[in-house]
Amino acid sequence: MGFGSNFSFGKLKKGLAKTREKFINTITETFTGKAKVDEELLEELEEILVTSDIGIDIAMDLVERVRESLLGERDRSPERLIQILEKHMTKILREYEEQTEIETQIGEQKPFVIMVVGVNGAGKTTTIGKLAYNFKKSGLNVVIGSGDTFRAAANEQLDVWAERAGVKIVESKRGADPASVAFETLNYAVKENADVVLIDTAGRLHTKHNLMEELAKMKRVLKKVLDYAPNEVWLVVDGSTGQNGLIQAREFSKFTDITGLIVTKLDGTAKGGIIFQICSELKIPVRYIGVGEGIEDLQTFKPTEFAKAFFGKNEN
Ligand SMILES: Nc1nc2c(ncn2[C@@H]2O[C@H](COP(=O)(O)OP(=O)(O)O)[C@@H](O)[C@H]2O)c(=O)[nH]1
Ligand SMILES: [Mg+2]
Repeated sequence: MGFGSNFSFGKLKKGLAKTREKFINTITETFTGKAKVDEELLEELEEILVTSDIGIDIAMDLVERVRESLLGERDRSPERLIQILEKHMTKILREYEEQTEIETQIGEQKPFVIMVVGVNGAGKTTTIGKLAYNFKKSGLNVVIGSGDTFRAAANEQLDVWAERAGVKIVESKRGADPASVAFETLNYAVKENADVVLIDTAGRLHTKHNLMEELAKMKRVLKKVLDYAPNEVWLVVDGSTGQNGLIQAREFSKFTDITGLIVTKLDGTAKGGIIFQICSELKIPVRYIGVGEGIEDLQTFKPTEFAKAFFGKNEN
């Protein structure tokens, strides 16, 4: 695996435990002792899918596919149904899989600039710390820019992460202009011959309009230093908020060109099914997922492995 990759099937599986327990246990309970899948069971399946935050449209579509597949088959057992379901759900996740891994793109332009956006509390700062650690571990020179000048303790929090990851940080004063921090960060990164720049941003200003304006301004200023910057704008979505996370993601992508998604807090929630909706609705590749608060807990998103872990399978 290339720069910044981090993946452990065991961690992923552990992180998805709550989601899986709810989803798979309900399915198993519903289907145990039933010799074959009939219409009544399919209706129950639809309900289970909907209550797992997979979303009504996807749930209906999945049930339809299962119905079609089972029609032409002799084996209409619950086990077969789960197999079919896994196949189709994997397909949903794979459809917007990024074909070129970020790891291979990073070498192409130096420094490679990544802006991280999202609402307050989504996990931006934490994720930047984890990303910095991943990149640093693969031998890259990383600089972080502390662009959240709105929140009082933002600098200190990012400082702690920069230290843990062992990377440099360009700080801001509270109330400073985020665009000027972005400007300083890029100049510093060029001077330091950095490979990757991670720019943190505020999740809330006085109004949504202000926030979107601010992000646009930051982008314009980045371009003044490096005309190709930013290379990527990643939206951090809190996966534990289910539908709410999806609504926020929709709003953000209306105003900013999002090139990648990071879904956090998939541990400790049973709402992990939201990732299927996020993938199929937003049509933006999921780059990473957060399965814990630790520095190693940001995992490269791998659709097939995710589906396997979701269904409680083993890696191979
Ligand atoms: N359990 C868990 N907590 C997370 C994860 N990512 C972030 N958090 C927590 O979410 C809270 C908000 O994170 P923060 O990075 O400050 O969000 P920001 O406002 O978007 O910068 C913190 O307490 C983090 O530890 C994750 O993947 N799993
Ligand atoms: Mg923050």
